[in-house]
Amino acid sequence: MENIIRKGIAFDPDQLKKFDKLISKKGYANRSEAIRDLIRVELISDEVKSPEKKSNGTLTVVYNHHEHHVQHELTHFQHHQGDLIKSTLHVHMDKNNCMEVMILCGKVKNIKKFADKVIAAKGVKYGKLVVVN
Ligand code: NI
Repeated sequence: MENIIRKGIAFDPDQLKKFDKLISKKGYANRSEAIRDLIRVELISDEVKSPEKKSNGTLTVVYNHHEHHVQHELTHFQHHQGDLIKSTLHVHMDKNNCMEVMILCGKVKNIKKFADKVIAAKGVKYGKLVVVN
């Protein structure tokens, strides 16, 4: 990597031990690479705070498909936000659970509004929005 600046960072020893364990589990080659990734994530999440900015994101939701109203509601939301959703992937996780990953493209404020509505829908067990640039 060109143009590298070396800086010393002070760590709490216990914290560093846990961090090293975590990054080794995640497969990072070294500590610097893991820290650079953390910084990158923070910078991106700060940048997307601009609500009018056009951006992309993924919305992952998990729900029990036996609760038919959830699927119905999600489909309803998706039909009303057709311009925001570029693609949807549906995976039947097990006998009960379905996972849907939606690729979203639009203004940050619209992506967040849509994600909040979907995640808050009754019967959605898990929901996570990731906005990228
Ligand atoms: Ni399914």
